Amino acid sequence: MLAVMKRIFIASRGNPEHLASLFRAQLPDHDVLVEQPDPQGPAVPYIVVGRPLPGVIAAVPGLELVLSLNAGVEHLLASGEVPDHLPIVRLVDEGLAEGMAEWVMAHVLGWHRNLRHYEAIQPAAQWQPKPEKLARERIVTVLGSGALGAPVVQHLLAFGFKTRVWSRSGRPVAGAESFAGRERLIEAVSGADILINLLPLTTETADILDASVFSAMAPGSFLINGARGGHVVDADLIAALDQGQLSGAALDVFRTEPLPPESPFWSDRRILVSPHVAAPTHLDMAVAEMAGNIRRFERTEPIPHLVDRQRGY
Ligand code: NDP
Ligand code: OXD
Repeated sequence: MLAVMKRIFIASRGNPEHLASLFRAQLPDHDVLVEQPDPQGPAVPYIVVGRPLPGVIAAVPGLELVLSLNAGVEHLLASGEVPDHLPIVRLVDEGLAEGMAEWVMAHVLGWHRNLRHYEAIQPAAQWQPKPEKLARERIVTVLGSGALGAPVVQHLLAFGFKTRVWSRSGRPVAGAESFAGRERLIEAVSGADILINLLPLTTETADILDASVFSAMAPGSFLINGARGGHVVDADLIAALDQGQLSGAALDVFRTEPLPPESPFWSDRRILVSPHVAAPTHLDMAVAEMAGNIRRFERTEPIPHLVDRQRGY
């Protein structure tokens, strides 16, 4: 008797055919679909999702595992689209970690060595050196010690920055000073020259970057947000910039994406806007990771990076 091939539904709206071909190469013993399966048809145990349209997940028959194309899953949890009994696997892979570390370090070093200042005065042919510090003279705090935060901490340490890392559990990174829990947030950011946000967006972390955090940082400090727009109280950010408490911010993520043309962020010279490109998903790496998780699931082995719905990440 022929074995029935297990089915995978690629529900991504961006180039599902390409994704399907990568899955077929990784899992040739599986049947990969790009069209919504018949709800009355044979079971489809796996779905691969980015931001699925309402109703798509619920209509898949016999679903057992949801594989997210994103590291952040707040949209999947908030939509209520994923039935409670279904496990969700976040995307964690080397490509995301490397990409985020590159984006963060580009901004850290650019601000640390005053590159924007020299760029701004160049048209006026001004020879105006600023006092230049060494990394060892700067305090940098990273919010989030996870798949993206921990590698960033390691890069900062390699450059010599005095590095702190703050997380829910105080997950340590060797060489950095680590802080746990909300009650130690202000201590963790106190006097920081640079603050890097790599938290997931949850009910506990929404609006976390507010006036209380900015005012605890060093005067003239710099914010780097690579996580989610919902972490930042935008009005408090602008106020901190206006007061000179912050000298600038690099923002990759926004409450509304794409960032609307009328957003004041676009024309604010103190803010560096990038269009959610800090850590793009590299599909070849992502599919290899997801295929590995499907194999683990079928061998009934533990799957890493399952979302904990109680924690929200
Ligand atoms: P992880 O789940 O691996 O790490 C999350 C970290 O945040 C953990 O250290 C966790 O603490 C900490 N944390 C969570 N909740 C709290 C809290 N209430 N208080 C203090 N610390 C908390 O996530 P990733 O590193 O993989 O991703 C982080 C985020 O980056 C994603 O959720 C997504 O929003 C964003 N992202 C942005 C991208 C971009 O291109 N801009 C691309 C990919 C992701 P603990 O260690 O104790 O669990
Ligand atoms: C993600 C993202 O969460 O792209 O992967 O932001």
